[in-house]
Amino acid sequence: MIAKKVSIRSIFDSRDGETIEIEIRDQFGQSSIASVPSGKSRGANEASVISFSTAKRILAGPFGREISRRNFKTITSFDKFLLSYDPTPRKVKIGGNLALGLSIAFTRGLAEKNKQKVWQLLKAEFFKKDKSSPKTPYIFSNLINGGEHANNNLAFQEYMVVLLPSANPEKAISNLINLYQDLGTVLTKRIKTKNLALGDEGGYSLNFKNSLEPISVLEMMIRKEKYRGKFLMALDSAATSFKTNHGYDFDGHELGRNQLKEKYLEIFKNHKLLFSIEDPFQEKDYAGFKNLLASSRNRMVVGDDLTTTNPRYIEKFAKARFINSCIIKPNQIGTVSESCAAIIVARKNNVKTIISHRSGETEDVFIIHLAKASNAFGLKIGAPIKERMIKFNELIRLYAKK
Ligand code: 2PG
Ligand code: MG
Repeated sequence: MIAKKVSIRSIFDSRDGETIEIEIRDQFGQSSIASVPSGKSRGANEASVISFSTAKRILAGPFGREISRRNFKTITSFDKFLLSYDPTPRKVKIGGNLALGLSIAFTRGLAEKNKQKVWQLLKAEFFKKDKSSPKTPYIFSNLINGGEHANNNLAFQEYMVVLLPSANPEKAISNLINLYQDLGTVLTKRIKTKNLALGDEGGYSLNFKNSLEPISVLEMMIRKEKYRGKFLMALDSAATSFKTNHGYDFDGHELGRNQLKEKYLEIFKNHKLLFSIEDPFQEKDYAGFKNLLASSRNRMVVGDDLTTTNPRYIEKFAKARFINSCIIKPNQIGTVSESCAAIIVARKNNVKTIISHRSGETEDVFIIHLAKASNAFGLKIGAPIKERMIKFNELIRLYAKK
């Protein structure tokens, strides 16, 4: 396929225009579009993000002209060209957002040309060897927002419920929507005004007694008769955001690494339904990860800022026994083929993968296809509301039993 004409648009211009949409027209005039989200709590090793105006300038120059001259037969060969143009580890020349927009738009165009769904093309090119039987993922949905994603007093960034894999995803998601609305009613009673604020991912944002209370509130909800047995819980601490020079600022107390670890073990002990914690320590606090994983049996210690969807880091930190699961966010690494390589490396090292959205999301549904193609353990989407609903609906379409 030849990416004959490439155009770029700026969408949801809230974060300095870095949320972009790319359109590729191939040699026959067929159009394919991709948009790239942006994250607020970023790992230091993530692919760099460039502004809309810089991306536009790059596409108008030699790089853009060269792309439109070449015929690429696979996603890998297209991505290799991008990487040859920008071999820097963080894609500082062309930006992870521009690279990923091109890579996904190319993938869509090629799938269209082959008369395949995107997930079928991904499966054929990257996951052919995976013979495990297809399963629906655990769905991580962030119902109470804190940390950098909300204007409240919560240290942890995400308080999630986790929908158990279901043969009927439509029914499961409608349960989730009911739970989200019921929770809204419960929380509205706690505040003086009628309008409950929402955080960046559509979860509720309000002050609580402390950063542990939302866990008890979610637990109380999912133990109700109508929800019982359908949900678990998960946390994303995003601990970089409350790291201080000497420890962690947790609800006004400075906690050392071991004290924070003890806090997590206490949470695990008190909440049997909470089965995973993402980024429990700052991304350079290696001892924190290692100690927590060593003492958390049957729970998931998930890397995100730590691993940044980079095959090299996933392998290194899996072998060092820092994590037993990791987040996969394509825009952390910047191309489709590298995202798939990260998943393959994770699997080789017995690390479960959770394919994830970003806080600044668009309406693009690529991650749902990536989850399906790679038979992912989990899929992390925000609350079932607004632009995120498009992903839930695609999930229903892709996973419903025919
Ligand atoms: C995270 C993500 C998504 P952000 O930390 O896992 O929930 O947030 O996109 O802001 O990095
Ligand atoms: Mg995270």
